[in-house]
Amino acid sequence: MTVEEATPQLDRLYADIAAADLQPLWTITSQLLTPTPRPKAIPWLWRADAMRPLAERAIELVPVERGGERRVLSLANPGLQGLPYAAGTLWGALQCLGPRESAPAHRHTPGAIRFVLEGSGVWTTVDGDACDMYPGDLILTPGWCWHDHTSTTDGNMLWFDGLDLPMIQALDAIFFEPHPELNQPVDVPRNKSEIAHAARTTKFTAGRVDEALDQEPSPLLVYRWSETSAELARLRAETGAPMVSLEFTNPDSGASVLPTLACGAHRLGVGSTLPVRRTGNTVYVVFGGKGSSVIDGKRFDWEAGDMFVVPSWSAVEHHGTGEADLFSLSDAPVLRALGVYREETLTAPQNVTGVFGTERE
Ligand code: GTQ
Ligand code: FE2
Repeated sequence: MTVEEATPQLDRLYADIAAADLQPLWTITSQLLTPTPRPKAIPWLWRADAMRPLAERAIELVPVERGGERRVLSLANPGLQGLPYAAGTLWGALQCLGPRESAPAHRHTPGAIRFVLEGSGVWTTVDGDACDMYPGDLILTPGWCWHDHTSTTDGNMLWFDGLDLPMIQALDAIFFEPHPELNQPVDVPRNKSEIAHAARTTKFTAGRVDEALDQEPSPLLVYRWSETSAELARLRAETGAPMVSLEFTNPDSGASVLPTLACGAHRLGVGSTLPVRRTGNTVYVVFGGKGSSVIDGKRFDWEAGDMFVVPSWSAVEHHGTGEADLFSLSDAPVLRALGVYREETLTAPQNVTGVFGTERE
């Protein structure tokens, strides 16, 4: 449509359209129907060195109580104008529990995953199943399952929380309920889902799950680091690629672990991956080692405990100088279910035009 010449009649038309709570699409088309995704979230990194002391101070000063429910520092992407979200669709956070604390039992429609960074002697109870938590373990808390976290040790416990909260919020489908008791009863034996599925050989998919979809969450709630690490080592020996990846898999259906969330593990050696861009957002958590990732031309140097976000359709490539392990969380199952998943591998490394953290953003 051509731009009309401003006339008093046209001015009046636009004013009357606005007064009628209408908007003329022809003036906003290019903001709405962009050639490619324009996420508000920007590539960003949160350093363990910055987060850990704040978590320790919060453990000293802030009790975990009903109402507040959790001692959690949420990743707030600076592109999201104050929203407590890592990206438009993903909640990412550092949760901390002090010695012998417990975080009250509740349930909510958003689904959650935990990836353990530090500590031991803590478990998350999921609908009665006490799931012990050790570094590197992935623990699932599917939507609407009762869950509480309990520590029995003298040390602090730190883990990464990932939730689909922004998606469920966007769908106006948030429900929340506190459990009638502070902590829910724990079944015997503990780690029931882990025991029930101990012999399963379908806990991982090499690369990523790209076909199976499932409205049900995985019945297996715990993926132990020893098994994840062994599978990464096996893939590494098999392929010899600079980075090997697996996706944690619902052992019954072969789908992603939750209907809304996919979790992955990646082992980087010496070498580089080609840049890839995908629709959907991804949060990476560095479990061990050091390396760097170039996201839309900016280099992000990272080490253990750091967390970083790759927004939808941003190109990302990873560079390793030794062995490093990454955990990833993405909304890929939702994009696949809705038929809007796209992925593209670029043919050449990106030009690096800046280094994250060297200038004030
Ligand atoms: O541990 O139940 O990071 O309900 C955000 C909301 C953690 C939890 C979060 C939650 C939890
Ligand atoms: Fe929760």
